[in-house]
Amino acid sequence: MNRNLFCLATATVLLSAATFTAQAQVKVTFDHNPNATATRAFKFKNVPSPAKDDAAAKAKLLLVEGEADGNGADAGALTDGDLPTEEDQPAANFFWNAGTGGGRLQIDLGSLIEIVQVNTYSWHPNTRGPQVYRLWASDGAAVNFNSAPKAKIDLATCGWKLITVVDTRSKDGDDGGQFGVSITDARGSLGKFRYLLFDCYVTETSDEFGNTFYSEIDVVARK
Ligand SMILES: [Ca+2]
Ligand SMILES: [Ca+2]
Repeated sequence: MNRNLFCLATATVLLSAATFTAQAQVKVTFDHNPNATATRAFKFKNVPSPAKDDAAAKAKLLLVEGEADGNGADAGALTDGDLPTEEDQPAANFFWNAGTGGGRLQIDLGSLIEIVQVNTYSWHPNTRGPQVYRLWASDGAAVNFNSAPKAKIDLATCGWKLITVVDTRSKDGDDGGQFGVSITDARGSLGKFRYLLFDCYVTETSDEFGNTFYSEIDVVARK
């Protein structure tokens, strides 16, 4: 089994298991603008458009596991408020290296923030459009807190809380276009956290190019 297949198989098992532990009140909303209607405006039916002045704008980003694809932007593109202007624009997106199964990105907001929404955006003409990840969060307070847990470390054992699982792939595989994901909680707040960790997976393993073109990550704080 090659590494990609192993990662996907592992991801599938983990995603299934995670569904049962995610908090019931967390809601994942996502919209898909197909290639024919996607535009640089990133306008969605339900999900808000990306913001420039959200709580992630000044956050520190750390690639805990995995590496950026040199053909794409560095991780800073995820929080710069700038968006790709066309459907296949590597330099305006962050994506994990080709031939790898994804990676772990940690976001340090600098202080405890009450988070109302976490929104993620991507755009690609085919299989690198959809998003597959698990979102974890932490206040950093646990005695055994590990701010940069490598892939072999179970996040639940080192001070992290699973917020939810995101998988926007369609069953028919028609995944080209733009995706907007919004993670919220029925109680109005996801909780007070300083750190977020995105545990990202490839969308497919039929070739080496299954890592999503991520355009922006917004963290919306309670005002
Ligand atoms: Ca961006
Ligand atoms: Ca932003």
